[in-house]
Amino acid sequence: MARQKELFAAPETGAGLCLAAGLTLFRYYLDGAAQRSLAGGIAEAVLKAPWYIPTMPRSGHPLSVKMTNCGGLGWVSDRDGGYRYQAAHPVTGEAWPPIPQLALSAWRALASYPHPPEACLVNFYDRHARMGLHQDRDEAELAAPVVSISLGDSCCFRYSGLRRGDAARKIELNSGDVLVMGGAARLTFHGVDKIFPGSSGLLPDGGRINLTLRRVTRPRAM
Ligand SMILES: O=C(O)CCC(=O)C(=O)O
Repeated sequence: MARQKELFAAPETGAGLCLAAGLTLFRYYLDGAAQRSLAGGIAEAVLKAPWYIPTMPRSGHPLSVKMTNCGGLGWVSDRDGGYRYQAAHPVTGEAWPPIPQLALSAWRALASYPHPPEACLVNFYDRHARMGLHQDRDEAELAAPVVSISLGDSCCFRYSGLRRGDAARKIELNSGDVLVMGGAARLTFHGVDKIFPGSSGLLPDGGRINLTLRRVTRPRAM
């Protein structure tokens, strides 16, 4: 398979693949049944909070992914308001649906963080969509990791370091994989270079769904 050649082979640690300090990949964390169940949960969520196309701050250029969210807060972006979290869908004005239980279970098992996530950004990639190199830094609480779940078609995921110009590596993310970006890797630059169409039969119309679970606010001291 030609597509494998460009991808970095990470060392196995027994508790996931350690891609870098704080950056851990759990291959096939969700088995086929769990993937189908979670994909069904997202399809239901989309009935309440439909996909929409966010736009870039200032330029107003549309992103190539469609997005929605689950949870008390959702990540949104548009020309005038920029990147932010808000409690309501930007098009319908309705509250976001709850985060699916399977995603919450993955957070509890893998995040090593005592408080629940507040946001679950859901990205949909068709065969042409991609996501440029960026950091997830719109959250006040950086002590919590980002937990990222892949469903559907595989993708080429690119990550570098804490500076945009750091050397990048590429790895393939497949349906059921979960990636945890925390600690020293919480602000790692990352993005999606390309989708491999037809690599999974999970989603009826193909494509890739990515869920990123995030803690947004700092928990109040007890
Ligand atoms: O789709 C992915 O695997 C990454 C998504 C991402 O980087 C983001 O939502 O910030």
